[in-house]
Amino acid sequence: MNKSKLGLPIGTTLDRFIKQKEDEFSSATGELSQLLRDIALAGKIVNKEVNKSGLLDITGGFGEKNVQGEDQQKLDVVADIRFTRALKNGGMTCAVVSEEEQEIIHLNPNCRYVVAIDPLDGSSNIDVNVSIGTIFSIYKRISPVGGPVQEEDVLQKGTEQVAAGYILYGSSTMLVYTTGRGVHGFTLEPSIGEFVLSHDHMTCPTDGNIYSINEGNYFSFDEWVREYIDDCKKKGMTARYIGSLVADFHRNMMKGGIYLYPNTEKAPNGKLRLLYECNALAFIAEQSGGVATNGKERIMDIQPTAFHQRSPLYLGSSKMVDYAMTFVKADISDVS
Ligand code: FBP
Repeated sequence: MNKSKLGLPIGTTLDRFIKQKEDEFSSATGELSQLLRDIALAGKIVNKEVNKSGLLDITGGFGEKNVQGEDQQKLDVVADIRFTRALKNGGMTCAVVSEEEQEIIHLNPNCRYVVAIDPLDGSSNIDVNVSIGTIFSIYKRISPVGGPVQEEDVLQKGTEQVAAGYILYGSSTMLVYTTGRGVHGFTLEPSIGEFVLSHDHMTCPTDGNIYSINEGNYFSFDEWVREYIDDCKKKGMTARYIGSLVADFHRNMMKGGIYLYPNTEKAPNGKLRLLYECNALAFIAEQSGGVATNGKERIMDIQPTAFHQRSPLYLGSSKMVDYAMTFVKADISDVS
């Protein structure tokens, strides 16, 4: 038996990859590395609960509304508890802003990092076994370490993110993140409980054939959006909409496509939250060669003014988003 055929390597684990990247920075303290590991750990636990949710009493409504006025699902609350606890116990996070909590959650005051998180994205798909996700953004605080975390520490532009990513609980579970040096994807190897590098330096095709939008809102979209959708149809493009932002974004980043969540009559500022949905995916999109805008400006240039503020979101393949934005311009010139 040829020994070289035995014990073949399984690949680079997330822990090892983070360590390798950390070693590239002489000034690295290991704090961000530990924080990323904390998120990965909570992600594995949530993955276990999502996978078994049909067997456990964690499906259905929690019976309370979150700060957005949305009915909280039990798994929303479970995921919020898991990530907050892991970040607390990991000891590298001074505060968290979560979709499920009204105010800042103060954790370890002697730390430098702040996390904005959507613990479980795609709530409408939780109980029906359709892909859902977790989305996170990481910032360095502005206020002095040791003191109480201030609003300004959280209300930072997306350009100030030091890292961002998502976990996709799909047919396989993936963790995808960036620290501003490319986008890297890791697939969970359940039998050893490790995220293993499966997609290094992910790039988003500049063009594609997929458009993702909830057309059920067609008649409450601005005229330019309706014209763009009609144009997609005239071109025979493929409509794909899962209703879980992470899953729709991930597919389009892999295959080429555009995701649109415009403002509507019901949601005049859009539905998605700037701090813990739009900014994180905008950072990933741009790091993979894509584009993210609110129709007027680059998502990551928007100065946040509130923890749970919403924004229209158009992101994905650069040529497709740029083309869609030509409809905005046409619409504005019609008005003026
Ligand atoms: P949450 O589930 O975290 O609230 O996220 C919002 C979201 O579910 C996105 O994942 C998804 O893209 C969008 O809302 C679906 O909205 P709609 O049902 O209006 O199309």
